[in-house]
Amino acid sequence: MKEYEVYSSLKVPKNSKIIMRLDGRSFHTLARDLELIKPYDENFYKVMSQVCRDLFEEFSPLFVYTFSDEISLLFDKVPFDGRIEKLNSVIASFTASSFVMHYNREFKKPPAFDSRVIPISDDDIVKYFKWRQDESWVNCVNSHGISYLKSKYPNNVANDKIKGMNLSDVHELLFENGINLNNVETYKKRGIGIYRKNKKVVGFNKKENKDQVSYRSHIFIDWEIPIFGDEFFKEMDVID
Ligand SMILES: Nc1nc2c(ncn2[C@@H]2O[C@H](COP(=O)(O)OP(=O)(O)O)[C@@H](O)[C@H]2O)c(=O)[nH]1
Ligand SMILES: [Mg+2]
Repeated sequence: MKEYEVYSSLKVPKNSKIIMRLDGRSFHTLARDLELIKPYDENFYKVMSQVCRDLFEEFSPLFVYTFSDEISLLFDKVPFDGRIEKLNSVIASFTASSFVMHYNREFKKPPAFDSRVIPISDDDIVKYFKWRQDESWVNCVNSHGISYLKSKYPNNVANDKIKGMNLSDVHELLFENGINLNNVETYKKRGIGIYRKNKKVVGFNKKENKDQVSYRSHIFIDWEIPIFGDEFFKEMDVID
């Protein structure tokens, strides 16, 4: 009967780095059910960052990036020998379980995440994360815009108004009404990064009778990430 399992041998290309992107399923409804704060619910973001830490500890990616209900993981050592079915099913279910464990709430429906595997060349890693971070900024402008409009107009009018506006129109409208997005927290504009960081540890070397400096890496949740560029990824040793 094993021969019926035709997809089980499907693997990512050998020696390729991969990105996996997970996205919350129908989180628009979940946000309504849980009465998440609009436009940004800090507790939701804290939970998502804890989920990213769990993923980091379990699967050892090089870098994890999250905003809204999505998570991107970059792998150089691909788990499960690169088997696509294993990657998508285990990592998506692990993510959903972690999300429920960290959310100390009753859900109306079991939360789920979809998942996709994206083989990526070294040259395109920074490009990929810039693309997602740009999306995070678009999300920031639009979600503040719709929240503002809904505070002034009925929902359907607000929805119609925002549809006819481009990003700079929304930015301008907010600015004119005293909402300066430059002043909102960094994570709302740029998302959150999770990666290993070296920590300086000073210990005492008894033999040589002097202090000794060593470095120990720990998982760091960065709520103040820069606008992505080559430098940030070089510093993390993701690219040369
Ligand atoms: N209120 C609130 N909702 C959020 C927040 N972050 C994400 N969401 C919701 O999650 C959705 C994510 O977008 P998308 O994946 O396209 O929608 P989905 O198909 O319903 O999961 C957004 O449309 C919001 O409704 C937040 O901080 N506050
Ligand atoms: Mg979603």
